Amino acid sequence: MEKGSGMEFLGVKLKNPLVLASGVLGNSFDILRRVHENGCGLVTMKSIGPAPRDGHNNPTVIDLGYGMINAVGLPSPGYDQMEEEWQELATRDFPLNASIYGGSVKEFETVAQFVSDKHPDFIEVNISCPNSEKHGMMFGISESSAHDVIAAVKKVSRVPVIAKLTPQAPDIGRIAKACEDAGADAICAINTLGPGMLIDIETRTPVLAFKKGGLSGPMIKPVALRCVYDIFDAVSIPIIGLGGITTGKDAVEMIMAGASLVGIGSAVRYRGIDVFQKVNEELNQWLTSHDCKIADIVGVAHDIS
Ligand code: RRO
Repeated sequence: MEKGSGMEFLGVKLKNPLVLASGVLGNSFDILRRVHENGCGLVTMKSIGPAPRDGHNNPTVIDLGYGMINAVGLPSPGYDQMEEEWQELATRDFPLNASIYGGSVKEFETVAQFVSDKHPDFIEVNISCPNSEKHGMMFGISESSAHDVIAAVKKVSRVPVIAKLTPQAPDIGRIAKACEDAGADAICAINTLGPGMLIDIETRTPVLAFKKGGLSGPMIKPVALRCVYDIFDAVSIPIIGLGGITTGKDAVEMIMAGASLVGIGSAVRYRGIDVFQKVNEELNQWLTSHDCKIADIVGVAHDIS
């Protein structure tokens, strides 16, 4: 991973190590292309599910200033109802990470097989959404479920498979290891933290229509760093580290914890769509002033003797 000259991740060429987190900007081709034009190395889609789903009622996203809470509720047209999007995405000139979810191992497999045939560069398996009883997080808090989902997706995917993990797991390192044992090519951590909750004291009711939701933004960075640090100790596959990354210095911290790529989500709201350019410049300035490359600092926070 050379400063300024692009890099490779699992055999795919990326212009830099910054990744758009899933769900932040939806699945419109024009928006995903603009994210790439604004400096994003790898663009991740909003998770695609097995059947059409509206998501939760509004309000679904609240900005707290120091972070955000969301219960969007996995809205998806269904994997086989997106022909227009897939046709446009087939013309892209940027790397694409297609995120998927399911409500059973078989559903994950079905969605993965279909999506893999659309030739994304990676499939990210969302076993970590906190906003549904039946989808996502329940698969990411058990080693055997995480293993079974990843093994099923690996069986049908023609592209590298990335497991997206939840900080809610009692031992995230063990979940990551189960995913690696099942054939995952990389780990992505973390999904939103929680669920958490807000209460409107005048109406005396929860603020989110779904009542509870996942936390993101600067306030969760310490949890994300700890999770990536634990995962780095547990596996030898590469890690996409995300959770509260807002500046180049945050990205350096995440890389030192063990990440090879760094995801950005809520910071798109705080710093604009060109946050990728800004963070990349700040990261490169830091590397230059410390006379090193990214590869020199991946996981160095583990080197204390
Ligand atoms: O749609 C959502 O509510 C959602 C998803 Br799929 C996810 O993975 N993480 C999150 O915070 N929200």
